[in-house]
Amino acid sequence: MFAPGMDHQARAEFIADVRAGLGKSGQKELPSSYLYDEVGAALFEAITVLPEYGLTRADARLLELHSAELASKLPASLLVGELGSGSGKKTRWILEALAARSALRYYPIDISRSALVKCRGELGRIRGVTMEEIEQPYLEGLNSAVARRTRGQAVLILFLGSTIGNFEREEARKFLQQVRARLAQGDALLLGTDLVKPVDQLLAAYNDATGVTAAFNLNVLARINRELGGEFMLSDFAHQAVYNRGKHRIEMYLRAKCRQQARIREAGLTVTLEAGETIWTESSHKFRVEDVRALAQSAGFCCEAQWVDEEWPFAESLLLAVS
Ligand code: AVI
Repeated sequence: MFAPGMDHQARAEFIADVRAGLGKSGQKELPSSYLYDEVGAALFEAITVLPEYGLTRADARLLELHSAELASKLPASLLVGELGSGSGKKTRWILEALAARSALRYYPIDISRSALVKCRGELGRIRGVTMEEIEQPYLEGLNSAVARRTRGQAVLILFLGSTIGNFEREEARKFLQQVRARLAQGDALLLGTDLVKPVDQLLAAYNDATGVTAAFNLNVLARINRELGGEFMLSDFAHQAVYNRGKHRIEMYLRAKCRQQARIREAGLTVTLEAGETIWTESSHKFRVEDVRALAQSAGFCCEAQWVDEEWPFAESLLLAVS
């Protein structure tokens, strides 16, 4: 069955990634982007309100407190693009603060049509803000947004929620370089990053008592069953989230509780897992504030301002494109 909104190319990529990741003889893996089908996106929304998971609340708190100051640091004539469709409070704080100075155009960029529809519902009626959805991958969408810049206008790109933390460190640097390459000097990027914090706090956030994160993780196998004719028995897998101290990141796995085989019809693959063998499904990197500044610098940005939440260490960094 086709996932709603998944075109032929996206489906072919899904099959190729499943084959490559689950066909490996060493550590099996699935790219974390496949956690977010419609069910996964709804489960992630639920994660953001869990008492153990303070990340999203910290992000929103910082933007509520500092959006006016952020606006004061940016030119009045501004085009705003967001990587990922902004939802709810956090993007609203920024758009309202910016539009209080002068009207602006806002371009949420997302490959998920349903996420964009939701975004319109939440942010489509802010006074002084004209919104136009861009249904494309991040970098293509960024090209489309920047192409709409009018003479003398600056660009502000939002990349919130520590999504950058789900990239491998080197991939994150390359991605920010690619963003920088699409911007002009003086354009800005607002980057949200989750910070290093006590390990117990992190482990609780990714092993919540209600089991929502476990369901979010397991859903990737359910998705393979639904969309690719997979035969995984979900009850034979356990969610596992561990902290890698050397790499400052949470790693999420699905651990096989027993030896098993699962056929995935559409991928022409039979996956064999030994008892205790794992599938790596996500990394969530944590940063120190100085790491963010160094990362920014290596990608062609300078850090103009940084705001940190003390309750749940999280940073919002305003980065300016430099030559
Ligand atoms: C979207 N991203 C920043 C989340 C994170 O914390 O890495 C995804 C997530 N995975 C498990 N819980 C939340």
